Parts: sequence; C-alpha cells; structure tokens
Amino acid sequence: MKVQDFVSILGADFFTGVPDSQLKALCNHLMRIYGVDPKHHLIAANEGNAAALAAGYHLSTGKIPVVYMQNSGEGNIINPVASLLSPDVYGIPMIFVIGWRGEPGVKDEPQHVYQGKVTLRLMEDMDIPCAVVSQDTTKEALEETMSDFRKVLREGRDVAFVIRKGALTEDEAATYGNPYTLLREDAIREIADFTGDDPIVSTTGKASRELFEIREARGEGHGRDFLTVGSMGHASSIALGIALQRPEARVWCIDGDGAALMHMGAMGVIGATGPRNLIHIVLDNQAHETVGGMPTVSGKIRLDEIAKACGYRKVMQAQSKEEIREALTALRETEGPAFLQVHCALGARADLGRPTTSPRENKEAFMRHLETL
Ligand SMILES: Cc1ncc(C[n+]2csc(CCOP(=O)(O)OP(=O)(O)O)c2C)c(N)n1
Repeated sequence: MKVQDFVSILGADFFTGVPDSQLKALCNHLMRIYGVDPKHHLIAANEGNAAALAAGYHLSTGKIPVVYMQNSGEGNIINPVASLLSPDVYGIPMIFVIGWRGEPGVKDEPQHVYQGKVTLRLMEDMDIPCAVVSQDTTKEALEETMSDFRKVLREGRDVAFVIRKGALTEDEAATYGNPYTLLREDAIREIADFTGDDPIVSTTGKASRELFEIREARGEGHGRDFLTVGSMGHASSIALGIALQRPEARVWCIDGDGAALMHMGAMGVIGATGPRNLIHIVLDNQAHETVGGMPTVSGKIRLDEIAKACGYRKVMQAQSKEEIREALTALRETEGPAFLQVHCALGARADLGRPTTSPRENKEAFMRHLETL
C-alpha cells in the first residue's frame, strides 16, 4: 500500500515516534511533508517518550495522535501504556504503528527473533486491538479496520497497526545529510587501532556491524567487543557495569547519538559514579543512520556540555581521524570517566554485512576475554 493512502486513512495530524527501517516509507513521508515540526511531527528520544508526548497532544486537542516505532520499542511503551494511557488509568487514545521485525517465518537478525515472536502477544496482553498490515492489504480493508478502531478509540483505548515487511511503499526516497565528512567506519577503525586488548561495548546498529567487520578483516577475533545488537541506548550502562567490577581494565563504549539520547539518564549515572576506567565515545552523525538517516536532536543540543555537567572528568570533540588520534592519546592518559564526541557524516558501505557469530558466542568470547585482563 502506498504510504500516502495509509496516512490519509489514519486521519491524524500529529505523529511522533522513533524511526525504524521497516517503517522507512512512513518516516520518509512524514519528513517530506512535515520535516520536524512541533505541531505535526516530532522524532522522540525513545518510544515511551513518544507515547507521553502523544498523550500531551491528546490532552490539549482532544484529537488522536499516531505513535510509530519498531517492535523493539514495545518494551519502552509498556510503562506509559499500563500506567498512563490505559482505560483503567486516564484512558488516553492513540494509534500505534509498529514495524514487525522478526516476524515468525521471516528470516531476521537474532535480536529481532524473540521480539518478533511476542509482538502481537504483548499488544494482546495490554488489551490493545491490533491489525496486521501486509503487502496485499487493500485500502478498502484498511478503511474498514480503521472505522472499527474509531469506536475503540472513542472509548479512550489505544489501537495498533503492525506493519509487515514491504507493506508500505513510497514513490520518493528522502535524503538526509549533515556538514561532517568523517565516516563512522573510519572513526571506528581509528578507535580499534588505539584500544589494543581493552574491552569495547558497542552500540546497536551499523556501528557494531562495522566494528565486527574491522575485527574480521584484521583476523583479531571478536572477544574484545560486546556488540549490543539489541537493547538500543543501553551500551553505556553495560560498559559502566563492567568498568565498576573490573577497575584494572580500561573499558570503552562506542555509542551513537540516537542511542545516547534514548536513555540519556545513563550519562548522569556514569558521571555521578565516576569510574576512572571508562571512556564513552559517541559517534554523532545527528541521525538514526542505521534505520534510514532520520534526524536526532543532537545537532541542536550540546552532548559535550551535557557530559561535562554530568560529571565526566574529561570531555573532548573530534571530527577527523587526526583529531580522534589526538583525543584518544589525551584521554588514555587522563582519569575517567571521559567523553569523546566524534562528529561523523551520514552513510555506510552498501556491502556492510552482519555479525556471522551468534550473540551467545559473542557473550562467551567476551567473558573469556575479560578473564584474561
Ligand atoms: C528501542 C529501539 N527502538 C528503535 C530501534 C531501531 N534502531 C536500530 S538502530 C537505530 C538508530 C540508532 O541511531 P544512532 O544511535 O544515532 O546510531 P547510527 O545508526 O546513527 O549509527 C534505531 C532507531 C531499536 N533497535 N530499538
């Protein structure tokens, strides 16, 4: 179905969410017609925030907002759904649009398999009526579902459309950019040159895939790296947990701006806890590049100042390979927690692969590696 038809059948004028590659047609469409516009379309830090933002929209307009997300975002909405939106609490209606990664029977990456299996079940558990949209769903069928859903929404309940792979199509792709030129993969290569045997916790998305391929190309094995393939936004907390138990090891976190923003409270806990052996690097391309390049707010705020205010002892910035080398030389010598913001361009290699080892193998190799330090 054309994304324009889908959006017009929803009949909403406020959209918020976190981008998803399977919802690329929807995200690109919203960016084309609204851009980021406080009245009509905001990209939220996480899906729970999006649900709360949409609740505020409903409270002030009485209208029905749309919240879009990858199914991995279901975890982040459970709390606001259960304790804010539920008809047993405030009864705030909204339409969820959920990209269905890991649908049973469709091959997908390990981090999507379990989430894919429980996607409909979670909505059922939350008493949210759900309709699955497939490639062959017609406009007429969707209109009919939407008219049933309107009755549910009038009762102050939520509804959801779960979107199968390829179900929404777009005529025109959107393009995204920023002023920077350093490729994320080149930045990671510089970091991997520097970190020796130190453990690295890397973030969800292409950054971890690039780190995996760099190690593979160098024949270095994968034991040094914990690739946080799911659980977006939590890499820095995993790194903190390791750093605190292994004060003799220098622990690196390679984060993304979207991920760092998603659970930014983690930076406060890192700063306040003050592990001297933790270096937190944010590869900041001002975008959710992995899922299509839709913007984050990092271009409009100062992540470096936030890190300083949170209590990181040393905060630096870089936007070239030389600056990364200088910064890492300095940071290695200073007491942590340290923070490095690396300004990167958008884009990645078209032939970038996926980890060929399983997350369980990764965990075991990583734990074995930690024991050798
Ligand atoms: C909770 C959750 N929401 C959404 C996603 C989908 N997702 C995977 S990677 C990614 C973008 C990450 O952006 P950023 O951290 O800035 O890294 P970049 O892709 O730009 O390198 C998103 C939204 C996810 N994995 N988990």
